[in-house]
Amino acid sequence: MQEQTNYPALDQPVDELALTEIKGAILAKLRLAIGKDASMATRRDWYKAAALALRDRIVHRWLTAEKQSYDAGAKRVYYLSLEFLIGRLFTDALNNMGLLPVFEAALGDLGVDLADLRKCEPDAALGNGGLGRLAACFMESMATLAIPAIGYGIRYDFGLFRQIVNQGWQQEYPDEWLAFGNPWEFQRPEVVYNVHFGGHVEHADDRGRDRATWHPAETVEAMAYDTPIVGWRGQHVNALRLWSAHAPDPLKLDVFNTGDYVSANAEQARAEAICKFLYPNDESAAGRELRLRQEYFFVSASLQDLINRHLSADGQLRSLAQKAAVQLNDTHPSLAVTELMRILVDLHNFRWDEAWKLTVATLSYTNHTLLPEALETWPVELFERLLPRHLEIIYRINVQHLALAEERCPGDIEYRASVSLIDERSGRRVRMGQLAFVGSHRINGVSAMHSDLMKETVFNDLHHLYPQRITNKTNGITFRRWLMLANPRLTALLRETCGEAVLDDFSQLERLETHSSDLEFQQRFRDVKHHNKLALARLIGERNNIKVDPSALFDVQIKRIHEYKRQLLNILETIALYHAMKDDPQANWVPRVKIFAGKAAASYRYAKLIIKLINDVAEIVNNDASLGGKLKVAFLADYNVSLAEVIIPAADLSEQISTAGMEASGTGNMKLALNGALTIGTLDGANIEIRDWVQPENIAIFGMEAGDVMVRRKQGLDASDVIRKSPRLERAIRAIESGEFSPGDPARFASIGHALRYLDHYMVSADFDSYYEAQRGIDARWQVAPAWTRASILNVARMAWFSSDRTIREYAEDIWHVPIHPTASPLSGAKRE
Ligand code: 4GP
Repeated sequence: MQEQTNYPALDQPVDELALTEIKGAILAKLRLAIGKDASMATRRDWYKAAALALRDRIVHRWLTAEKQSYDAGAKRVYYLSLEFLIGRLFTDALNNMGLLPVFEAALGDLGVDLADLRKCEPDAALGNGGLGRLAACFMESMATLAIPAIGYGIRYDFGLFRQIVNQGWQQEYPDEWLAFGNPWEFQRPEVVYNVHFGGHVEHADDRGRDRATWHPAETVEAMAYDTPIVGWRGQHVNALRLWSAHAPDPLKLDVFNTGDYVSANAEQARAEAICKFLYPNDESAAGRELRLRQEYFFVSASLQDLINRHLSADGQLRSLAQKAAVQLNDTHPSLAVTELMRILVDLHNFRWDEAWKLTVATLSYTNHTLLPEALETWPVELFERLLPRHLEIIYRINVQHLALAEERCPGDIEYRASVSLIDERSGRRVRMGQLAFVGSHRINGVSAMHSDLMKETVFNDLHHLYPQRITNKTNGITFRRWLMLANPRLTALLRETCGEAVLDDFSQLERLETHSSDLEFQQRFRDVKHHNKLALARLIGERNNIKVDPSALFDVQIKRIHEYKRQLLNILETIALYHAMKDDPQANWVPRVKIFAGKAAASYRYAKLIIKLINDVAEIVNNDASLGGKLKVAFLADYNVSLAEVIIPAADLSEQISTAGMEASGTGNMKLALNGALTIGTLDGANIEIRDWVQPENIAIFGMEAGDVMVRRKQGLDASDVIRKSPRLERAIRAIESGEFSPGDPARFASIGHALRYLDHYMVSADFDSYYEAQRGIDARWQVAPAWTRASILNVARMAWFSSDRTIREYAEDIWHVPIHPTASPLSGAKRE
């Protein structure tokens, strides 16, 4: 894969002494840790040697930071997340340590290209998408703001699947990210906790009414692996602690000796399944059970660990909430509510009420989606079988919670049913969102609109019961990765224009404003974009064998493939544009490249069909000579953080076109705007706040608003009328249905045509005309280069507020109540006008 080769040299000449030291350190690692000398070393050996030399330097800071926080008795944040979508760490850590130039020079002297080495590092793809990447950005920002924190998750043997597109169809393969070892992590074989499952619960009268004894049937060991996460300028380092699962008895020797080698390993296999894959397919009962085992496994190990740490510092647990803030990233760690209660009541003899106060004061929960199907629920029977004591605790919490509901709305059975932790509508199920809500002192949404909708929709009834709890924390992104490292040329231009201080204080970006109409500056800005587009065009050529014109408008939609994100709307518009171009080939069409990338969940057949449609359309459009190359479509396979780092700096147009009310926030929208792409989008999630910051004239908003969507949905999902009134749309749908793009299998997309016409749940047909018009508006703007460039510059200038440093500051002040290191960079103190 072609990637940019130069990084933002931090301008100071590389110090000779430092250079010699780093060269020596890398060579020493090569010999002593890898066991090779320079003449035999492969690129991967060099990468590992360099990574280990860098890690040594990070570790010194890490241990110092640890000791300081411990000595100061500082409050710590524990960020519990089943997903951390980290990507690569090498240049990220180098950049934050300020060691990029010296390592680049040292490796250069040793005859190795740093940019080349970087590609040897596999992406750590321990996440699906938005919420996992957010966790990774937050880890970096917490370290930057010197907030003592630990990220807790699972060390999956395989990350999110590797996507291969074969004849247009998505296929999934295991992502063997650990195949060549992982130089960043420290295995901690001495940090092991037992996590239990199954069995029964005993209530002995003499032990008081709150306590119980759980006699589990199965035990799994959780072993820690720590990865240091270093903040900007190397000021502070935190740990990401990931758990690996093992059976206490790794091999049944007696069984082995009978010759039954498979059964001898069975327990180990069952235990290790917990940390095999990021997301077991939840189509089967076994897959669902495994998911619940994963959730409890990592929650239990993490809470045992943090309680141990607290006890060794404070000697008692009453002060837990003063010293620990536990953030639940989505509902996946909701069991923390019950596990903390179990630990306090059953193991540490707390009275129920006291334990409950402590639990609520310690925990807080972030919600990332309003999609009802994404709010987890688990069958009561499964719970009873796997976690009998936790189910009891849930029932007891529910009793006190429903009593409160009764007080609030006496006699209102429906209200009680709606807030209950148990959903009784179709089989009895435990509601994990409700559990997290009831057990947390703060619940936050991830954009202003999302937080408002939480209050109005999914959590409406709970909000009435606990009106102080819901708060908003609009997402952010780390600019170190998404600007400095992904776009070194733009970074160099920004440093020159806004001053060096911009690296520490992103509010300085606003200095760009005065240059936004300066034609000479505009040209330089365009040169940067053009350079980035050349790199992407090269990559598209290499990977997809498609030749694209780097001066065309690069129109980008990169995210998970999901109906609500509406890749379908984009490809329908592509088809309509294709038809229009063919009808009038002489018109002054703006050359466009439609770039798609994203993975569909393995079991999500409809999303996989959409990928096939995009690829089938690409096949016809790209090979239609009559267009003169004015329209190209490219689906880039195996989207991940590293690919995003190449696409984003090269984008002219950012597609943020979800059905209004369905995208909680989006963070890709922020990354693209920060890199100068104009957004075409609906009034959804953080698009709204982006519009407020960049101003409406620098963004293209179209389509129904969230309120319109709700009203329309109530009227029905049949879109026949809308389609009848839009000949362009009718023709595009007919083209799909008639096999224009699948001549060998004309019925292939019949289900898509049917859904667009009669079951338009995501309002694709309903928003089509408005979207098509907005796109033609984009064409018109693109043709006036100075105005386009001005808008693009203003997007960059006005994005400072979307730094995850700002978001983390808000969490620290309003939810966690932890101080931010006074000397930590002021960073994006931008205030909304
Ligand atoms: C995502 C949301 O879909 C996205 O809008 C948001 O920006 C992101 O979380 C971070 O808050 N949700 C998920 C998920 O990734 O798995 O629910």
